[in-house]
Amino acid sequence: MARISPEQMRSLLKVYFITGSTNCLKDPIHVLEQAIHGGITIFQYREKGEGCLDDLEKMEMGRRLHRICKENGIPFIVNDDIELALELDADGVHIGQEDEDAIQVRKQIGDKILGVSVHSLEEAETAKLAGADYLGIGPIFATATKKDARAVQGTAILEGIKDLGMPLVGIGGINADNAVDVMNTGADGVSVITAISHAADIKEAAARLKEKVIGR
Ligand code: FQP
Ligand code: MG
Repeated sequence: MARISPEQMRSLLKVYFITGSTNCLKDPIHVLEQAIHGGITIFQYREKGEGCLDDLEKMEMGRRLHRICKENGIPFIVNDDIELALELDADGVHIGQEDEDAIQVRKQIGDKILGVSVHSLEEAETAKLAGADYLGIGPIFATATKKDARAVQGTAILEGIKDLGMPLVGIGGINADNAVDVMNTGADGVSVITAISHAADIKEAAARLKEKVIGR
């Protein structure tokens, strides 16, 4: 398998759903199935926060979520945990500035998808050189999900970084009401946890987000 092309990456990033057991009000398996039915285009398993699953339970949850993704042709990305990604033969990994070094991770994962969180043009340039396939940029808006999130950046952060020509996804406080702003500022997609995982109707929430992103 060769590295994913930027064109294909851009089209996958449109509606990027991230979740783990602590983000879900219902069974994560059900949440993912509903989100897929609503039209998400890529999924990240992010098992983090108080009371999150560990070790074997995390692996088992990852295995189950990966299976749902496979059955539906949705790429499955693992957050932070390279070992788990390799064990599950995930489609890719996502790492941030406090995680393992992107150059090292690229070596470990071969041609799998590599996403890197960046907060500045300098970090974006470094991630590009390290071999990132896409950049996650945020927090665009205020978020309650990530306790150690950086300062809110607004959509302006996308402006400077888009000239690098890398596939970009915005993250942090994005919902159906502000997704269009994020797309219009140059993102290839929007990434959300709460806007989908906490919705009363998960399928509908994913579909509404998709409609906003696609139907501009
Ligand atoms: N962007 C994305 C994505 N996914 C993420 N998990 C992050 C940013 C945040 O390491 P990081 O990554 O800064 O924090 P954490 O490991 O707590 O998520 F682009 F995929 F939407
Ligand atoms: Mg991380």
